[in-house]
Amino acid sequence: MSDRSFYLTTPIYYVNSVPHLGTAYTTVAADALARYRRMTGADVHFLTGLDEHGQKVAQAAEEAGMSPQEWCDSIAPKFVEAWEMLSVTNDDFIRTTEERHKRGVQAFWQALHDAGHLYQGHYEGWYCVPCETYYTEEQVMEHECPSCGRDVEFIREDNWFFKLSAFEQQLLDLYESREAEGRPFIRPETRRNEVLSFVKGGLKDLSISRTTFTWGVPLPFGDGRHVTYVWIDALLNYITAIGYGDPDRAEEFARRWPAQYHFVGKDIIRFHCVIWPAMLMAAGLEVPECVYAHGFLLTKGEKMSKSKGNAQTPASLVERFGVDAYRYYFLRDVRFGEDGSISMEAMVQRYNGDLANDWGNLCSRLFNMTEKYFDGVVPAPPADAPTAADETMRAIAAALPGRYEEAMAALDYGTALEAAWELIKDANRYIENEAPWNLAKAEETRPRLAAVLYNALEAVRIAALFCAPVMPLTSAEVWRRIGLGDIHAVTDVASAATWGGLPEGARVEKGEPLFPRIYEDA
Ligand code: ME8
Repeated sequence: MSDRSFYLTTPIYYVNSVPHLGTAYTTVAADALARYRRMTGADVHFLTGLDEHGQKVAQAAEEAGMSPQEWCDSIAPKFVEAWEMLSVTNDDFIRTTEERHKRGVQAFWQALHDAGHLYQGHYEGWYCVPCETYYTEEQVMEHECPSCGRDVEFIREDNWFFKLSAFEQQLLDLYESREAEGRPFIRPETRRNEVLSFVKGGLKDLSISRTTFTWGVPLPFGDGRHVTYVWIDALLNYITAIGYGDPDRAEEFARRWPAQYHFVGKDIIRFHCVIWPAMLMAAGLEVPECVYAHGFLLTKGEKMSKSKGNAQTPASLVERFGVDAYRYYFLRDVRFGEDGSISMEAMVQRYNGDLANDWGNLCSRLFNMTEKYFDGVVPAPPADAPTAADETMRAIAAALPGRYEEAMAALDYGTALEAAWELIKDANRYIENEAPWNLAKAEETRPRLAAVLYNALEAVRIAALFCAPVMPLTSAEVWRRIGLGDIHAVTDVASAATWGGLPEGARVEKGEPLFPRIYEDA
């Protein structure tokens, strides 16, 4: 284990909306990776949080008849609760209205100001409040935001500017050198190409302050009228949360920064892949290892979003399917990095097929048979030479840690789960072919019965390990039911997955079905 921490982040979400399937998607994906990396012994630091400043939030508060802070305080618990409900194990939760953040933002501005990267100017142009984004005359057609289609405002302000244009070549060098080193800064590749052509098209300096409202972090210099442009404020959360600008936390900052991953949706890659690394370079800080931009969840072919009115909250689905099945569906059915259509029908199908039939049934049958034939006690590991079928299952189990690791390094959750499913499917096949119910009929086949149940239970023990990052609750329950300790305490998954780890004599508990079948019209 290296002493560097494995720091990963999600976007900090706007408080103008409550958590929905889209924001939950990024957060659950990051959580599955965080959980897996803890199981490989990494010192994981997983950050999520809220983006609480800006004109949009100020407006939402006003409409609700609250002060901006009251508004933020009323929404924040909804995110905290939603992530708890989804078993998200973030190590920190940052809100940009916290003192630690404001202090860090001001320290950052001072550093950039002192280094000569800022200048005062005049901004005239178009602004989309819902997207909190500036646009040029050419970008806004008919006064519509090119991103969300809503009306843009013409703004005219005295602003401070960041010399973003000066970083064009350094950014191109960054993308290229990382590519050459085989550790791309932007993933997946389609997003990289998009960013590359944007930067090659030429960068304009960026207005980094606003004077027409006050809901933001004040710049520490100038005439006191300027608050930080909300996107810059938000990006800085990734460093302020881990102690940037706080002399008492310098050691922590050095250990955690640069981040291993920023998980974002593809809607916000320019901020993360262009503006953010340029800001860091200007401040003399390292840039993150990787910005990973996933695709959009689509319902009926459209991006699911609050503004389109088709955003669902996770709670209703969790109520129907349970937390683990919720997490499983999105990570198994939507290829991470690409857009993916989601539907209730597909979710029911995955649930009944993969979870109720394959995984849940395997556990139920085995736990029942252990109870029936061995009074619920794990039999001794087989002493006889393994049969061809035993060998096959052991070979699949032995290959699983490597295949899973490879898939997770590529953030290919679907393939990682498929690897675990290969073992689950083989164990099901094994039970069918070995037919323990026949072996139980005669005394002379009892040793083989014991061997078959031991082997299949061992496959279940190992499969649960690799289900745990995505399905933490049922995996822990499987381990508990086969008499083992806390699966979430595992810090060396590869050795925990070594064949033969299931101790003889452990008590097995039948329990209720892990994934009771769902009927379509229920
Ligand atoms: O952009 N499919 O916050 P936000 C997949 N505050 N992911 C989706 C999605 C969908 N249909 N809809 C939303 C902001 N997301 C800023 C971020 S970070 C320094 C500041 C996810 O509340 C996805 O991760 O609008 C997307 O990038 C993010 O929510 C946008 O969240």
